[in-house]
Amino acid sequence: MILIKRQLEYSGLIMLAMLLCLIPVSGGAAIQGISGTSFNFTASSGHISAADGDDVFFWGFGERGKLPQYPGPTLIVQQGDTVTIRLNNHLPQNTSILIPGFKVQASGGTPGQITREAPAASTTEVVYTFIADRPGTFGYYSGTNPDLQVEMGLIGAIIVRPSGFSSSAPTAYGDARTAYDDEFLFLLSEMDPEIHHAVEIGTDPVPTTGFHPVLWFINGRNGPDTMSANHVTWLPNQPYNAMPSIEVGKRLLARWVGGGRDHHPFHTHGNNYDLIARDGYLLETTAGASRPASELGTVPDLAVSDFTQNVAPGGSYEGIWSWTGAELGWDMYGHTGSETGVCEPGPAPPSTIVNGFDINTREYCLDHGKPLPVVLPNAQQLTFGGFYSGSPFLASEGSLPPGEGGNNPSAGYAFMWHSHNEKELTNNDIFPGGLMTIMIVNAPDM
Ligand SMILES: [Cu+2]
Repeated sequence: MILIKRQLEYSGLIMLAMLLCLIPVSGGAAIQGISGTSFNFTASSGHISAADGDDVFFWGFGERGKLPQYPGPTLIVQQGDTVTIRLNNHLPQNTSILIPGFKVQASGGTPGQITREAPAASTTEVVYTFIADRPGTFGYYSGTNPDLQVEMGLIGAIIVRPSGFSSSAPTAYGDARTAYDDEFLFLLSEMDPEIHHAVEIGTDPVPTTGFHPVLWFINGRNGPDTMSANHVTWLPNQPYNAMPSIEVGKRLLARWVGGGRDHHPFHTHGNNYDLIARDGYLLETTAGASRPASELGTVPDLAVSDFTQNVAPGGSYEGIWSWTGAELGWDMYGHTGSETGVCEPGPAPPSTIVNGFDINTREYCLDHGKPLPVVLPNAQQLTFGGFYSGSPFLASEGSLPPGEGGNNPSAGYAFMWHSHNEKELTNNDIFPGGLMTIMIVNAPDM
């Protein structure tokens, strides 16, 4: 009953979060970004909306001619591509881009301490070129006054697809053990608004050693804004949401990137994940070193099962997560066992039951027909969350009082995914919020 126990552990937190998160769920785990090999960026300033109501001045990368973003555009490229980023800069300081993990050639612009820079308030370009010679998840960051400029928002992510990538049968590393059904990016960061306000009023130099973040972000948004749709009009500089969903039993590839100055422990409720890679390197023994490939199973042989991923500044991590309902001890579809065609192997092969699951419903057949082990209180004794469908059963909706529910129209199971550092579940001391979102597990074919 580990799953149940974990769900109960934060039930109060989840209930509060659900009460406050009255935002329709827009489904689908997909990574927003721009694909190609040649990108034109401008660094400029704007304001982001924090979920405590603050309006925070920031510096961001954006596609030229468009608004600066927090985080900058996610670049999606193919292994082997020669990638070019041309950067100019409307900010009052020089700026630049570092892409840890690749050999980057810089030309144009002006020399800087770490790399060549785009001069302040100028149309002069600096050009960064690299060969995306290995697949994985990577960050990019300002390489100029990074204590200030990373804090101000000059960060982003790069995803490199493996050679031979097929969107119909995707893998993270071109290796069957890294196959996935859906993927999602979690770029984690934090801000100290005092620094941003100092920059906005022209303080020079801006002190950064007193760094005291009070805002925490996934993909540039605080909870509960993490759950609003991509590209909502009221968050024009924060286009990416963080609202993952997946069908029961399918494999979600989580891509985590440390985008700020602090570590963030990211906790997946519902199930452990298998950490399969760090910093673009699979967690595997050298080919042939210890085991034949046939023994390596569904994840690389050094993969680690865990429930909280420490995401370090500048680091990246990939994990495979899924949720099946196996061994709950009750039938998650509320079946009584008398249904025809469910968890029945049929008269002739091929069986529709594989590894204990009905392949059509993903129902765990050893629990088929088992009742929910508790008696639900009646509606007058319940407090409802925005994600409750009115029923404890997957893909089943029950009646709710007027105005309740509505954020989970497919009646999936909702799991809070969040920082395990509790202060990071606030927006400037207001709970709940911060580094927090909800993962929805849906029945098949939703
Ligand atoms: Cu929790």
